[in-house]
Formats: sequence, structure tokens, C-alpha cells
Amino acid sequence: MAKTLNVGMIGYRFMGKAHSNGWRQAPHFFPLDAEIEMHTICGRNPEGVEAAANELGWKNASTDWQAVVNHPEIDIVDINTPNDSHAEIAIAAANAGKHVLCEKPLGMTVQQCQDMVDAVEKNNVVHMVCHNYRRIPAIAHAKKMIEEGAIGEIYHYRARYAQDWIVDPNFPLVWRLKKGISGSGAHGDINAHIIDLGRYLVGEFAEICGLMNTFIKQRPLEDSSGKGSGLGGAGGAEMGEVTVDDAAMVIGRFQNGALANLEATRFALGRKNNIVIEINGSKGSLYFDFEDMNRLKYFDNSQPDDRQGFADILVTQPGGSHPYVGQWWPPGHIIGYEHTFVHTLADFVNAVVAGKAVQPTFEDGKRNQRVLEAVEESAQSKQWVTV
Ligand code: SOE
Repeated sequence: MAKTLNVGMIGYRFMGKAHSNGWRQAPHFFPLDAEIEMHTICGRNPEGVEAAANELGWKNASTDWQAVVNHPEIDIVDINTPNDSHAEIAIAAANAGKHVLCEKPLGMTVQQCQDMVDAVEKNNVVHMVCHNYRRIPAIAHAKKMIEEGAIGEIYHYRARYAQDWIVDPNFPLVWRLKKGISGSGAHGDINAHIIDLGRYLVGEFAEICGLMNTFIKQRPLEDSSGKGSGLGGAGGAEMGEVTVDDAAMVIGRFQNGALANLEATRFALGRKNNIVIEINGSKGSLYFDFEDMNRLKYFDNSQPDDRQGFADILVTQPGGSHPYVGQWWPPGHIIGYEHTFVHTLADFVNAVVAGKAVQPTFEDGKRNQRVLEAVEESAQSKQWVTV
């Protein structure tokens, strides 16, 4: 009989909902080496977390994260809280001998991330930062194609992550817009994702030049309803200062010589959660658009001149041709955003049972944070910065 892993999840809003779906679905669609018990969900608002426990399928609800982290029955702690509490919770969980999954960005500073790495390594627990987009089948397949040399030596990595949820100046000052809680704005929230995909698909960053901008500098404080979901809410009459970036842009060089061009913005009207990546190499190119996430476009320069073009690969072929998709549906029955969390949690659970590392680890989270900080340093100094 497979062992049972009891999960305690801290945080119950958007990522709490996405991870809960992952914990519920992973056992039904992926061959897990353990049973999963959705033991306890934890949050600060008693009514909110109680409702979330019922709605999302958790056995228990708690408002005391330390009790959850130290509960003798808990094996895994899944952290989905705002960024400023990741380190404290993750270090406590590791010190309690729990395996730790933490949402991105891992911490607020490189030093905090290093402290988290030290804690998980000292306690010999499995650790992962939830960069779920690595486990989009098309992205994982692009990684395989790159490793097989399909596009040869990489010259360019161009990535854009564009949203538009705060273009309205009346949108309130939610936690993602407060430096003390989020660390940065679009930069740490969504640039972190395309920095991670750059590290995953291309390699380590060597040097960068950054630009950051805040378009709207004052916003209404959230009203007392506390209905803000982090991505929504209502503003009162009082105004407050926005202390983070609305957009960040980066040019840079990878250690392997490839050039990077990144843009992360929350001010691209019409782009709701759009990630577009193009990688150009010596033998071909790859192109991905999250708004069409089951497709990967591939230009193969070895094709005869009269039939060259971007092949449109539908990444739904089971039987090991394409990653993860075989666990879901027959070819052509496409999947979505929520499945990337199922893939992430399934890989994490099996790594926990095997006692093996699973990428991206907390070390990846720390290296991501180093790039984030280098961009902020560069935007401040208007100088190039070595990562
Ligand atoms: C808000 O930008 C957000 O929820 C990010 O925090 C997530 O990481 C991303 O997957 C969706 O958008």
C-alpha cells in the first residue's frame, strides 16, 4: 500500500485555488508513488479559509500557519501566501522536517533565498519553487528539442509577459503593488516567470541592463471590505503611493553567449495573461504563445527552400512523444493553465517519495532572485550589471 502524504497549504486565494485543483486532480491522472491527503488549508481570515476548505476539498481549516507547519501528521507544506512571508514559513517548515513547495518568487531578497536554501539542505527535505510554466507540455517539449540540437546554437531568447489588470487608475493598492509585501511589481511577479524559462530553456544569465517604470504612482487604498483577491478589489477615498514597478524591460547576455530581450508589463491593454517566447538558433527557431498554449511553432532550416516555414506542432501526442499529455486525453484534446499545476505537483510528490531533487529547486529560486535584483540594480544605476 503506497504511503500517504499529508499536505498543509498556507494561502487560499488565487494560487491556493490553483494548487488545490492540482492536489485534487494529480492522484487521478498521474501515477503517484503515494496517496495524497488534503489535510489542512490555512489563511488569516477564519470565514474565508473555512469557506475555502469546503469549496476546495480540504479536511481541515486553520488560521495558525505555525501549528500547520509543526503538525506531526503533515508531510508537505505548500506555500501560496504573499511574497513577504515565503521565507519565514518555508524555513519553519524545513526545520520541522517538512518537504516544501513554494510559489514564486521564492523570497524578497537573494539573502532570504539563501537562508531558505540553507534550511532545506540542512534538514534534507525536498524543495521546489512553483514555476508552473516549465510544465506546459509545449515548453517542456521545446526544452527537449533544444537539448536534441533541433535549433542548434542559440542566438536570441526573446520573451514577453503582458497583462493589463491594473491599467485603470482606480484599481486599488493591493498587496502586489506594495514593495514591502511583494518586493517588486510586474518584475518579481511575471518577469520572474520568463527569467525562469530563460534559465530553463537557454542557460544562466551573465550580464543585464534593466529598465523599470511605474505609470500610475498613486492609487486608492483598498476599502475595508477586504474583498481584494490580490488581483481585484475596491478602492476607498484615501490614496496611497504605488511603491513597485508596473513594467520592467531587460536586455542581456547569457553565459553561453545568447542574447536576452525580456519585457514584463501590467499595462498592455488587451493582453490578459500573455506569454510569448521566440528562440532563434543556428539551425532553426522556436515560437510559443501562451494564448495558444497547446502549440509550438518550429522553423527547421534544414528543410528544402521550397517548403520552409514555421511548422505548427500540436503538442498533444501521447506515448512519450510529448510530455504530460498522455496522462490526460487522446491527441488533439487540448489542456489548459490549470493542468500545469497538476503536472508540477505530480512531479513534486514523486520526488518527495523518491527523496530526489526536482527542478526548479530553491537554488533555482535563488538564482532567479539574483537576476531580479541585478535588473533592479541596473534600472537604478542605469549601468550594466553582472549577474
Ligand atoms: C498575477 O500576475 C499572476 O497571478 C501571477 O502571480 C502568477 O504567477 C501567474 O501565473 C498568473 O498571474
